[in-house]
Amino acid sequence: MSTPLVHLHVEDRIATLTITRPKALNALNTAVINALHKHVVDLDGRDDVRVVLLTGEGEKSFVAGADIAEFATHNQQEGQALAQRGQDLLFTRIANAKKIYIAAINGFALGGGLELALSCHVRVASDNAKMGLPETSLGVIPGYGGTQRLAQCIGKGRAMDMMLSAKMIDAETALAWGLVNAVSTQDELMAEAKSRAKGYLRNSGDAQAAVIRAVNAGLDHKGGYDTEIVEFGKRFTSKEFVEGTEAFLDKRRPSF
Ligand code: DAK
Repeated sequence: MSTPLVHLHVEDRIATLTITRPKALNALNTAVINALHKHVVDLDGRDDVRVVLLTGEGEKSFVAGADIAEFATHNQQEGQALAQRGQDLLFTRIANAKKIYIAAINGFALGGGLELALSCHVRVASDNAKMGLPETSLGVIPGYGGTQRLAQCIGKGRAMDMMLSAKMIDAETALAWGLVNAVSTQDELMAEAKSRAKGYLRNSGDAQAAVIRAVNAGLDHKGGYDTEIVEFGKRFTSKEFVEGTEAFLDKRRPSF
């Protein structure tokens, strides 16, 4: 089953979910988040699927972030509610899914896009991929678990530098830092992801689900995610946030 914004293909117990908004570099708007949520819930209930590959359409972008045009208009309560809703509906749900999720990062993975990849259990990237959490350049902060999961994945020092500088890193650096598990050419990316998925199929799905639960139980102390949600909501009262998002939409540098 497919929606127009997310395509689903299932073969040999491996599902592929492809976000299909390439003209907006697969930016996550509410409709895409809702469509992904529905697929994640459906896939969790399917006995014929063990591994899910998550990717974006096109050769340029996995997901270039949350849709800036959409989130620029929220107030504090709406921003906080949306961060909570997004974490509950999609990001935390993928992290705690019954299936193994592999992000196949085929280009830009920025902001909410990198947060989506970080929610997955494993990441592979094409050699043209660029990754970053550039939220502070817009006057906002990551709101979909990024402050927690990036630090858990690559360590506090590197994660702090990425978020404070808002800079992107390339695929080679991401591999060296453990942000991705493998890098391949763009042409071979899905084959690399499938080969990993097939390797996982050799082992016990019940045991793998238990590993995911145990790892998450240790890492999710909740306080960090809740703090992120509150702080994210507060950004919507900030003039710098208005300036940051308006500047992006006006295609100019923000003045902070
Ligand atoms: N949102 C909306 N549209 C986007 C977009 C985005 N994140 N990223 C790209 N696009 C659109 C561009 O506006 C452009 O549209 P048109 O002008 O053609 O209509 C089209 O995609 C192609 O982009 P560019 O022309 O900019 O392509 P370039 O190759 O020149 O540049 C780029 C590629 C990825 C470097 C650039 O597009 C870029 O800087 N994109 C924005 C990256 C970014 O800052 N992403 C957002 C990070 S902040 C929330 C929770 C979490 C968050 C937000 C809200 N709530 C709970 C409410 C998270 C926030 C973020 O993700």
